[in-house]
Amino acid sequence: MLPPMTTSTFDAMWQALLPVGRDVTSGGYRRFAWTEPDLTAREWFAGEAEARGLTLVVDRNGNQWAWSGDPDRDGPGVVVGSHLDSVPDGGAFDGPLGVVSAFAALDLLRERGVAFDRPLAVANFTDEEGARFGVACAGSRLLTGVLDPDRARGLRDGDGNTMAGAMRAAGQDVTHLGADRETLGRIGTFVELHVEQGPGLVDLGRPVGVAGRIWPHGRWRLDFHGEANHAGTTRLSDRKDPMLALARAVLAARSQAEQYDALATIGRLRVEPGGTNAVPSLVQAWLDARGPDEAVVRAVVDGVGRESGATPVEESWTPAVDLDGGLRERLATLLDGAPVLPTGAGHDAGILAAAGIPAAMLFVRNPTGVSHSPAEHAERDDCLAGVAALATVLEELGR
Ligand code: HGY
Ligand code: MN
Ligand code: MN
Repeated sequence: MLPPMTTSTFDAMWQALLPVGRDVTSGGYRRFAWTEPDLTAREWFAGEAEARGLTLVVDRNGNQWAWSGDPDRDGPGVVVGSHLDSVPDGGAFDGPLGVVSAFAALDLLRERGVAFDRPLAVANFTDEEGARFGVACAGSRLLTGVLDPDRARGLRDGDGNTMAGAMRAAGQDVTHLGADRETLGRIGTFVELHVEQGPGLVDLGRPVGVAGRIWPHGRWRLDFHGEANHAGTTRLSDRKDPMLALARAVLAARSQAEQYDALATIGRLRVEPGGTNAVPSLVQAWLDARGPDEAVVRAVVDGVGRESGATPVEESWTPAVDLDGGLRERLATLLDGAPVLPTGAGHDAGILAAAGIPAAMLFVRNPTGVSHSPAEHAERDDCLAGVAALATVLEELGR
C-alpha cells in the first residue's frame, strides 16, 4: 500500500495528462513530436519539475530532464523516466506511465524521508515513437550520436515540414543537435518503467516485471511506381498499377515473418494521387520488421523486397540490446523475484544501453496485452505497484 499522498499525486498527474492530445472519436492519443499536444505535455513536465523544486534542463536535442541535486558536481546520477509522445491513436500508458511513475516514485521517497548520495532525475525523451518524422527514439538517438544531426534536421513529416522547422517553431535551437557527451555523462544509470506491450505478466500473474532482451528491429520504406490513369476507361492490360506490387509486399511480409519466426508489419501507406477512381502513380509503404536476431530480420526484409520487386530503403535500425545483466538480476531480486521478460518493442532505455549506459526497464501488467491502440491498459493498483517498485529501485541505486 502506498501512502495516500503518493496515490493522490499519481492520480492528479494522470488526470492532468488524460485529455492532452486525445482524439474524441477514436479515444486514442495523437501526441506527435513538437505538435501542440506534445508541447502541452512538455509544459506539464516543466510544471511538475517546478512544483517539486527540481531543476529543469532541456538538452541540445530537446530531451527534458528534471534534476534533484547537481549531476555535474555530485554525479553521475540515477535517471528514471520515459516519453510523452504517442503513435497515431496510441494508448494512454505507452510513455506517460513511465514519466508519471517516475515523479510519483520521487514523491514517495521524499515522503518517506529517504536521503540520497547521488543526484536523481526524471526524464522525458523527445520523439520516442517517431510517429511524425519516421525515426523512433529520435531524442535518445541524437543524444547518443547514432542519428546524424543533418539527417534529423531534414526529416520531413507527412505535410512536408522538416524536423528542424518544427523544433524551431517550438522555440528549440537546432544548430547544436547531435551527440551530447555532457548530458550523457550525467546519467550513471537509467531505469525506464513501461506498460507491458503483451500478455506476459498476465500469464504469469505478476503486476511488475523486468525487461531482458530487446529484439533487433528497423523500419524500411518501399516505393512502388506506376502510371496514373482513369479507373473506368483504362483496360486492365494497359495498366501500370503499383497497388498490385503493394499487395505482394503485404503478403510477403506475412509469409516471410512466418518462415523466419519473426514479425513484419506494413501499417502505413501513402498513395498518389489517392483518388478512388484513379489507378495510382505511386504507392509508398513502410515496413516494420523485428526478430530474434539481425540475420533473421534482414532475411525477412530482403524477402519482402524480392517478392514485391521493391528495393527496401532503410530508415532506421536498432540492433539487439541485452539490458545490463547484472543490473537486471539485481532489480529482479530486489523486487521479490520479478520475472524477466524479453520484448520486441523499442525503447530509449535500449538506445542508452547500446551507448554503454547501464540501463534497465520495469514492465507493468497490461490486462489487454494490447499496445499502440486505445485498448492499451493497466489497472490503477498495478500502476501503483509499479510506482512502489520504481521507488524501491531508486532507493537502492540512489545511495
Ligand atoms: O515501435 C516501438 O517499438 C516503440 O514502441 N517505440
Ligand atoms: Mn510505443
Ligand atoms: Mn514507449
